[in-house]
Amino acid sequence: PDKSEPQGPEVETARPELRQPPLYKVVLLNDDYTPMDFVVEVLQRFFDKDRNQATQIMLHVHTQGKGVCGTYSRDVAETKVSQVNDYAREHEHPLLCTMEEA
Ligand code: TYC
Repeated sequence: PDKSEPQGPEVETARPELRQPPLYKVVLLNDDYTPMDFVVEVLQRFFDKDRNQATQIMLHVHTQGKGVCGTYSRDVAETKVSQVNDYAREHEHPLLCTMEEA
């Protein structure tokens, strides 16, 4: 039996999709008023960091102005950004979280 596939420009051939969907960095921004302890708690609560990892990231943001909390699919990154910004507002802190294509 002839197992070869039909060939030629008149035949539409299925090709695998090689490109991966883009990833997004979730970024925390520094400000002058949010307590350091609150930022550490946010990093533990929403980004699965332990206390030491969270403290390192918080200090990086505090000294450098911004820092990456993690890299996620678009949907997950959007959810994390909303969760952090909502949580900060609930607690009346100006902390801001945003996302950038990785
Ligand atoms: N700069 C804040 C302070 O001195 C601490 C802080 C760190 C705020 C990280 C926001 O994303 C932030 N209390």
